Amino acid sequence: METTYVMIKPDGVQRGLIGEIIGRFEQKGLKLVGLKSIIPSEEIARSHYAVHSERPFFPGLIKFVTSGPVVCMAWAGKDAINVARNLIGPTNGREAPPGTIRGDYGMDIGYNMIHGSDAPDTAEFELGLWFSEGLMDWDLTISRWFYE
Ligand code: IDP
Ligand code: MG
Repeated sequence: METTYVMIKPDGVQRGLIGEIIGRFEQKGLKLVGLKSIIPSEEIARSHYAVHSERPFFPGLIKFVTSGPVVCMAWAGKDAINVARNLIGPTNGREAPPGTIRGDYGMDIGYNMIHGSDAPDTAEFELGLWFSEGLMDWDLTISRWFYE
């Protein structure tokens, strides 16, 4: 079992897509082990996107992600990191296949509505960063109908 960090960005919140996006993760069979909405500080945004700090789009990205509420989530399941990335789709919504969140709702790379950790080490870092209070340990009773 793996846990991944997923975040609906301010454009997803502004566009009223919170319920739609959370529903896709629920219906897939992932277990919600962390959920909250905050307006990110510049400090946490810079830390989250530190790998991109030298890229030309970095200042705009920080301004965007701190512009309003985001929805922070932790989802657990078998191969949760890849499962979540597949639900989300490629970075640019115009190239993302239909059926993925970005493919169904996105038209631009800078407004792609959602973040998902890309590897076990980034997931661990991002979960610690956004959920320093810890995650929920609980039994999703319906899980037995998702896994053989
Ligand atoms: P990912 O979210 O699919 O993992 P990354 O390449 O890690 O994509 O980029 C992180 C985020 O930075 C993207 O989701 C997007 O919000 C933003 N971003 C990436 N490239 C660009 C760009 O060329 N212009 C504007 N924003 C970008
Ligand atoms: Mg990335």
